Amino acid sequence: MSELDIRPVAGMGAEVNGLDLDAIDEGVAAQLTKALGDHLMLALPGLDPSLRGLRDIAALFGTVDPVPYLDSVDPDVPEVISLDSMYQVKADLWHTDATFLEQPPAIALLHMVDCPSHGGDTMFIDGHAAYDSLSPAMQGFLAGLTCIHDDARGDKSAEHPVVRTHPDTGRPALFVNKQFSRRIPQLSRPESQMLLSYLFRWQEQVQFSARWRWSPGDVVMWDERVTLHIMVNDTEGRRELRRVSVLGDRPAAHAPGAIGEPFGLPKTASSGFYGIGSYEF
Ligand SMILES: O=C(O)CCC(=O)C(=O)O
Ligand SMILES: [Fe+2]
Repeated sequence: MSELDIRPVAGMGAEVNGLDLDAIDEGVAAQLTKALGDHLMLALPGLDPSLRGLRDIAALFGTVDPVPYLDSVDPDVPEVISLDSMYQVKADLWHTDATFLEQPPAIALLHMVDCPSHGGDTMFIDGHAAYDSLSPAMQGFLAGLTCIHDDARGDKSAEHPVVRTHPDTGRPALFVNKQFSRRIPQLSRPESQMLLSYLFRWQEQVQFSARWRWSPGDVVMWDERVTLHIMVNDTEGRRELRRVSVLGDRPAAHAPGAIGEPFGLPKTASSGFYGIGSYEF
């Protein structure tokens, strides 16, 4: 089995070349899983799988489980859904998918089938980087908090830790998003609103992001447990993707002190990531 050619696209995300669609087996899946752990988002340019091919790739990473409220492309392959700009609202708000579920997705894959000539990129945020760059005092404050997420229809809601750990790497990440996160029940309503809007603004900073400019046939997969994403809504042309996702676990809270040294002051005011002047905010 040949080694994949993996090149970072930004602080997060990597482009993976050298994949042979007919030779994606468990060995390749293990390499992709390792790369996904390292980069959180992987772009597989021009892979162009069939509907079944896309589903079968996803199935190498776990149980394929479509997120609610979207229609299948083909009843014979019900796991693959369509995201078509002709029929659906564009995903132009930073979000993590279906966090109103008790077990939100672990991994999602998108396949570009009808690509606009320009625009319509997808951007991603690294939730580990957003968390790691908070001060130890703020990290400590967030540690005991949960957030209630809902689907805005009154059908589904779930309570998750504000900081979750990645089940494989144990690394902490912020786990709130503008689309579905509503309230931090340990705080008063105004405190909850203030803190959530602060965390949304904090994590949406460009230095935590990567941007993928699509070409027809590209497949992009990302780790839903520790990232956010958005469609850049700057194109009028038709844009159609196929989508499949892999079921995740119940998010586990980060136990402070378990990873690195989240507590304690930096040696000097500017020595940490969170040093004064490091971030535009
Ligand atoms: O259309 C896009 O670029 C992103 C779509 C999206 O949010 C998703 O597939 O979960
Ligand atoms: Fe999404």
